[in-house]
Amino acid sequence: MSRNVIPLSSLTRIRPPQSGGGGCASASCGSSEGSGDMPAHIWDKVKDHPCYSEEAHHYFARMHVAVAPACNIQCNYCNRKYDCANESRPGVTSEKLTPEEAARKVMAVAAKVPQLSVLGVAGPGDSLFDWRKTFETFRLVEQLLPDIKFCISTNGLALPDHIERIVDHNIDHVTITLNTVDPAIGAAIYPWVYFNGKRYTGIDGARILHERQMEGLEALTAKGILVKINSVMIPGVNDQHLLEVNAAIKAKGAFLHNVLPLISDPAHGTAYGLSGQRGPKPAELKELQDKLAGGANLMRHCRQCRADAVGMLGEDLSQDFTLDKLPESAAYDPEPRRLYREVVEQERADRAQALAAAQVEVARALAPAQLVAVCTKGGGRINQHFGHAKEFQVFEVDSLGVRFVGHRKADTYCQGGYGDEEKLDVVLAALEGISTVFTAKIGRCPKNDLKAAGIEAIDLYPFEYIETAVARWYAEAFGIQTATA
Ligand code: CLF
Ligand code: SF4
Repeated sequence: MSRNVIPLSSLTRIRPPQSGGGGCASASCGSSEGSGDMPAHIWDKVKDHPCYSEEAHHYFARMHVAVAPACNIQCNYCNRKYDCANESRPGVTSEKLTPEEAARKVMAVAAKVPQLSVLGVAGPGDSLFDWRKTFETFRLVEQLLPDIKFCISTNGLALPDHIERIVDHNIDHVTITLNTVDPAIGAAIYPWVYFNGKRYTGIDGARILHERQMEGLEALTAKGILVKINSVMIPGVNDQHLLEVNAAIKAKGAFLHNVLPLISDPAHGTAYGLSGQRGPKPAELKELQDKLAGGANLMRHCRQCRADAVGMLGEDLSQDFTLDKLPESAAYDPEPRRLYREVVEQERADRAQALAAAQVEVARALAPAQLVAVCTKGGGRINQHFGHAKEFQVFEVDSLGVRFVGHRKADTYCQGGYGDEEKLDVVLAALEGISTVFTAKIGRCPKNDLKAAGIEAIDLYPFEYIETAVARWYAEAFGIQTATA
């Protein structure tokens, strides 16, 4: 088994807080999306979906099967011919699968990854243009693994034609990529749209797409299906317009709004990459997300997955499950997945108490908000060495609480026992605007390098819950007397 595959024994890393890490548990915490933040029937649908619940993404994994290669529109940010096994971005896949191969892959992953809870079809084309392969995949898998949730991602053009099929397959989660509600803006994003056997360009194509997206959104919410809207933030094209998009989708009942930064690189061969259209900086994305607060609920933990992504968000195991590595038939034992869910329920209760304590800690502070970065492998804990972090989770802390605000991709500083100075530059760029890094452990050299860049590294809270540790640090750093100090 590859070192990346998560064995059940890794659950021992999900440990209760160390002594002194908790504190008062008397206050309720509304900062995390937990069972107390939504109606029970909705919580039941999202509690093990890593994309629909920020809380669930600490515990559960998704996998995509790339069964839908064709697409009925062209987006200026897409080129599905480009593939790089190391790259994570929508539309990228190492291989395309038949529904039968996809079902075999799902069982192989379920046998090795107890965190697996969701099967998604997210391309590499459009899941509902290639709808026969998408629904045949779900038909095969629902017979083999009845407890897995199904999810699809679509551009929405074909969506109104498939509402009944979506209902029939118990697909409770649908994502529509919707970048604009104004066809004039749409004309700058979509060069063409193929609808009812005809290719439409410019504003005509964009208008058809927009009308079909809104029709599909309305039809799904009427059926009680949770709809997430993905919007690609394209500076100078639709960035400020996304406020209007957020209001429009909220009015139509969307469950979540996920604003993704445009990924644009000439090497990808996309129209935007070749024309020099830039993506937003992390600070610009955060500024927009802050402006959107109070509208449709925001997703901030998206990792812009590949079409064949496997594993926890942010830890992609897709290369461990390519077709040549799959057994003809995987020996699947449901017990590890059942046991894992039991552990997660205990962990959730424990973490809810810890978050309540964190809220009490920070309420005593009167200092300015701080942006901090955390090295974590999941479980909501500080449990990764600085040198091993490929990304950082970013939190904002002030007297109102500790809030997850997103993640920053970096690169592993530690290269087999020594630190790589070139990688350090990448890491420092990823940490722009961050005051403090929390890690399970950090060496003296990188600690000093960070200090020279004005960033404090703290390894005093290994394996503690992120919010608890950040709250204690914040309260103590700003001279506040705390209950647990
Ligand atoms: Fe996949 Fe998308 Fe379903 Fe999640 S991903 S189809 S909703 S199971 Fe998730 Fe990946 Fe972001 Fe998508 S992190 S790109 S939002
Ligand atoms: Fe690419 Fe998806 Fe756009 Fe189709 S809808 S062109 S697959 S990004």
